[in-house]
Amino acid sequence: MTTKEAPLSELLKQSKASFAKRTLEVMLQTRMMDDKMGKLVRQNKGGTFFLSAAGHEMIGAISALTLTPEKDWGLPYYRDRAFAIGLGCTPSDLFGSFLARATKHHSGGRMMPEHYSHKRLHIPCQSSVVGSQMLQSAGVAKAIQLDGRDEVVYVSAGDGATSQGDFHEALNFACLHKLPLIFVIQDNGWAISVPVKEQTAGGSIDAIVKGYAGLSVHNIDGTDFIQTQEACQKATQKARSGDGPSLIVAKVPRIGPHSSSDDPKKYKSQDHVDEDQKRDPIPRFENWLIQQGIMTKDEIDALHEKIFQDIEQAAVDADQIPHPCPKTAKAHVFKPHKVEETESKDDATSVVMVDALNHGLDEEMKADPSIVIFGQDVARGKGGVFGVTRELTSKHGEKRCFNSPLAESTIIGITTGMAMEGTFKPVAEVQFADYLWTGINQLFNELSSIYYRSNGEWNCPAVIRMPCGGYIQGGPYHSQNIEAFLAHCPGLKIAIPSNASDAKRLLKAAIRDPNPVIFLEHKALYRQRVFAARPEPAENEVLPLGKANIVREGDDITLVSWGMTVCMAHEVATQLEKSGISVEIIDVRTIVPLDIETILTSVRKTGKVLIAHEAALSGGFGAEIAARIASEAFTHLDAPVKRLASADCPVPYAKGLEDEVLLQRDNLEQALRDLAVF
Ligand SMILES: Cc1ncc(C[n+]2csc(CCOP(=O)(O)OP(=O)(O)O)c2C)c(N)n1
Repeated sequence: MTTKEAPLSELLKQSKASFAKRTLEVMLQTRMMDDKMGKLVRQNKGGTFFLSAAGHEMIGAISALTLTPEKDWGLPYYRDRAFAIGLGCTPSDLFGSFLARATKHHSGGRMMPEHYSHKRLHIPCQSSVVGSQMLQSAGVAKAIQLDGRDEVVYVSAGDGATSQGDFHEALNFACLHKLPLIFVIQDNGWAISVPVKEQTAGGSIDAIVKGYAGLSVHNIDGTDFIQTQEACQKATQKARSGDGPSLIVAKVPRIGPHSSSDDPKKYKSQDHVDEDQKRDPIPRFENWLIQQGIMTKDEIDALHEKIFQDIEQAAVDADQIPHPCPKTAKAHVFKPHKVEETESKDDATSVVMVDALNHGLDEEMKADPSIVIFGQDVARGKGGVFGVTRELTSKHGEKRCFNSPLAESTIIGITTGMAMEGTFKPVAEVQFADYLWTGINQLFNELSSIYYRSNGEWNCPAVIRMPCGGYIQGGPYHSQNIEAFLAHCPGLKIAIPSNASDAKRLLKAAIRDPNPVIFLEHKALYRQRVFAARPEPAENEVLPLGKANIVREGDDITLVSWGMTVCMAHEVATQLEKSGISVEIIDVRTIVPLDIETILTSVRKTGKVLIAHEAALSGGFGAEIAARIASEAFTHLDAPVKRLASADCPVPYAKGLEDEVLLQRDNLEQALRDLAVF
């Protein structure tokens, strides 16, 4: 009987048998790579570090083989090599990453081994931070759902990672949005040396996730073929048919050490080691295949021999991959992008900054259907606590302007996943810059460096807007200026406009930029009329990031500033003009990129410079500018480079206290007068 004529039950049997054989192949490839890498490390023949996947092979292999490669998505953690291989990553590429070579996929030598990334295979660039892939996977899934596609997203992590808040935030978001997402926890009972009883309340992960509505939980033995296959199939079917997320908790042994630099004898008893060894999924699965008549012992032996040879060859092939060229070490921090400045007209109606931003968002959303806005309270009539996004939901629909949970890590993690997926352009809002800190890992460790870490394979076009700054009695938690912290994180662009016209035009440039841009909006300028309200730029007007503005020309002193301080400086400089002191004010407008040339040109002309900012003095961004001026315009200086800033103190609530801490107009005037007579 030919295959075509076989009855359905026979066909099903055959397809199950071929699925089982393929599972064994992937498991053996994964294990033999472990063995080979261990040998190479011991023999000092290249490669210094690897993370063993021994014991985890079955759950990873079956998860991958249940998905459709190049359609579905996977965010596998470092011990999930079986998933990466099962989805299509080649052993030679993975050996290449182990040898820190210029592998095409993975990271070109930028990341340690086992941090998977492969654009064609839909494996977004992974990091070392345990658990942070969870929210990103929800971002990818949200994009797929918004686009109406039937793709499925897989994300894996170890049991220790379930202690991270991001795991719970991701479960909450996935259930809230009924996302096509499969969470797989490969529970080997240990997080390096910490056993699960010291990690997880009640010692059981499925117990701590009870209560997430709509989440299907499969608690399985991840070394049992039938249990594992059934759970993966059910979870995939559920996700594909739009019925929401599942969590598979797969109990597996960790047969080897945590990593090649770990010695389990320091914390695992011999009994534990023996117990883990006994639970090895490979011999168990091979016995089962023989019992079921799917493979014979000889066929399995032949497969071992073939894969052994393949893996040896893959290691040889990987050794031919060149080392990354040191000259490329600093490439791909930012994706190149050019914007032409458009002409501005001054005859338009005046607009305050909050309205200019609202109009800018509205116009961009009309022009580009890929823009999606989310954040706390941003939806519908409220439109954020300052009203920047008001009515964008009614104009563009619930799908394009929606509220997020009150969780900043969620906001930035979802932004990251969605941006990497590539269909949508997230423009997220963090309610106050002061609350960015609860999401900072997703920004500093993830969003900012994905383009670099993936060697340019993945990029994250995203804007994160946040109100910042003081002078409105916001107290310590609604007054912070955080630009200096942000500027210290490579890979982020940072805009901080001082008026409505710049704000609208810079926001448009930020939205069109292929890199992550942090957009800082000073609360005291939102409705400020005297200085910050400006003729409204037309729909097509854009201001490139990285172009400082000479707010007023002067001959005696250069004053460099940004945000609210520009407004104060303008007032003071206008006063000082009457006393014969001519101040040139430079508004940097963007902290990164910084237009240092405009600053230097002005300093070379005036010979004196004051850098003034609202953030605390020590470690402020003014120090960076001062150092650049000192090293690049020293011979033009007629006075020391001066800085003026707020006190190194949290910003207090009571007006009298706040005034004492924050930079004031009087301080500016005095500093400029002192410089004038120096
Ligand atoms: C946020 C964070 N903290 C600490 C580490 C260091 N670290 C790397 S792996 C690991 C243990 C993870 O255990 P688990 O999630 O159970 O996965 P397993 O390694 O057992 O597969 C730790 C603590 C890290 N990578 N990320």
